[in-house]
Amino acid sequence: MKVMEYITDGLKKGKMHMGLIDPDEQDPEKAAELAFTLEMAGSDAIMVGGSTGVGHKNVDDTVKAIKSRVRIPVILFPTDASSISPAADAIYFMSMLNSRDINKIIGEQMMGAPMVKSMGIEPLAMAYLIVEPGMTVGNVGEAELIARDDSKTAVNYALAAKYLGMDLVYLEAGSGAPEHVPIDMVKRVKEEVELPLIVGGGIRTPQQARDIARAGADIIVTGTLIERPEGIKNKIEGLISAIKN
Ligand code: 1GP
Repeated sequence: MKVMEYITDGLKKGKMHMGLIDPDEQDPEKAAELAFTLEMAGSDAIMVGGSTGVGHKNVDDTVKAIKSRVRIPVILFPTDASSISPAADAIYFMSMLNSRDINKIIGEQMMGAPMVKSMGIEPLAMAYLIVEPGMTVGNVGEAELIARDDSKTAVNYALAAKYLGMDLVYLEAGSGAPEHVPIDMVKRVKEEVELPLIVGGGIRTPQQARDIARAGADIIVTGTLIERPEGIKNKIEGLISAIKN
């Protein structure tokens, strides 16, 4: 089954969770262990990527190790055209629509497209929208951050993404953000644009995850939460069950 079909089918049954693993944070074996824990806790897919310094070998070794441990799809969440691995099931073929850097909007995509084609990885067309505070990805991506009280701009970008034919919209507050994307923004974007909505950045507690899911997010992404190994299984289980029940 194609990954987009898996997502569409999954969303008919309820909300989904994806765990983000940064290949730079641990060795491939440890990454595979984390992915396995996520799968056991009820996560629906593993995303592999980070904002800085993720080289091809690191990504490839990590994806291969994860693939050998889990059955849920492994989706690349690339920094740039160098972080592509043929071992992944799909790639978020994403454009940071609110970047000032043309490379983040279409340049890296132009360079990566032939690799995606020759490797036969499924591309998932996604609008990547960075909301304040934006954190590292906002800086590295030279994002013109969407202000926290400016839901209208988020809606307009999401609508533009739909008219451009994209399949997914991702509202990103930035990994490790002290505050997640505002609830009102999630609500407004979902009300106005019917594309599957992914929300990530700064989501730590079951209550936060539940509020964001109830506001309209279809897929909740957590990364930082799993970087601290203590009690991770319980934490993730609690968060996932808050999203899904
Ligand atoms: C980052 O949205 C993701 O791209 C996850 O953010 O690390 O804060 O969970 P956290």
